[in-house]
Amino acid sequence: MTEIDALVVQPILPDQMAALDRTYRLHRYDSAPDKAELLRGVGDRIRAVVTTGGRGFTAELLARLPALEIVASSGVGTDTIAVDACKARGVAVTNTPDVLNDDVADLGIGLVIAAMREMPKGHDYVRSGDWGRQGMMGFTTTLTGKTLGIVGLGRIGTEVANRATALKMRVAYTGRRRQPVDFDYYPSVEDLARAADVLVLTCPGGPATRGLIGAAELSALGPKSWLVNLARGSVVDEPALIAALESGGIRGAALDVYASEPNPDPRLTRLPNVVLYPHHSSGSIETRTRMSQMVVDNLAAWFGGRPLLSPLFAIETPAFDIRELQR
Ligand code: 8YV
Repeated sequence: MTEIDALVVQPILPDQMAALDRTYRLHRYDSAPDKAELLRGVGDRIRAVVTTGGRGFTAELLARLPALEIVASSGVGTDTIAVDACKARGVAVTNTPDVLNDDVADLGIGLVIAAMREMPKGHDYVRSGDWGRQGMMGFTTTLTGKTLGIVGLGRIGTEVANRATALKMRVAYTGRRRQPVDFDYYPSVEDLARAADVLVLTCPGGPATRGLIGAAELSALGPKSWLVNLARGSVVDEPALIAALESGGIRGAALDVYASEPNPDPRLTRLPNVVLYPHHSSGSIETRTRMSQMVVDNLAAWFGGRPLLSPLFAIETPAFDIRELQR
């Protein structure tokens, strides 16, 4: 059988890499000392790309891979992947939706609790001995009865909403359209921000949402409320966020994502009213294993002539070519 050449732009987990290695001829672009030389050697034979949402896949690299059929990415976000260019060339793109919803939503609620109940401060208070020296820590803020506003009530936003409801919070949301749910809908982000005690971002990244949360939305959120970003750093105008946090324009923020990763703006990381997490909301071993397995399964479906599990756009899997077996 003709072996299928696959380019590893970013590896997935070791067990799933081993599974790929048994099936495909893997070429390690991620660790190649000379990437241009690797592409000169195998670029025109590459039929599959393995990557992650973190590393992505560029239109420049696509142009170097004339035989490419499919890009399989680990991660639900596709803002780092040249999806339109792939679509125009008829190259399939797959991501890993759904399997990470629970972990991302858990972490989101964790950040809400950490911010409103000041968990990092409490941790430091005990660890530093301040508790013994100064007595009871200052009061924090209850979640019960507060309004959690969700920007983007998709698969992850819905799981955040379910958890917030269990915590006896009131849930409101904004998005492109009203949905058949019991939560209050606000057509504008600014109006939702005004109503929210904590605004949680779960919308996709990319050009459509760039700078969606700017000075006006932060001012609507106001000095008593928090911002929690589970989406992408690009969704927030970060200088405006830093200004609002520094001036007390908003009460605080809890962030999993940043404009510049993995080295966020030091002004942001120094602020006492910010809870920080390293873009790791789907980062449990169980969920990352499921995400990696989806990459393996999507490639197996494509090269086995079966429908893809999670295509980003409609594309027909080529019929299995029996001649490949006879070569
Ligand atoms: C991952 C994510 O950290 O799925 C996403 O879109 O942001 C995260 O789950 C990332 O994709 C890993 O590369």
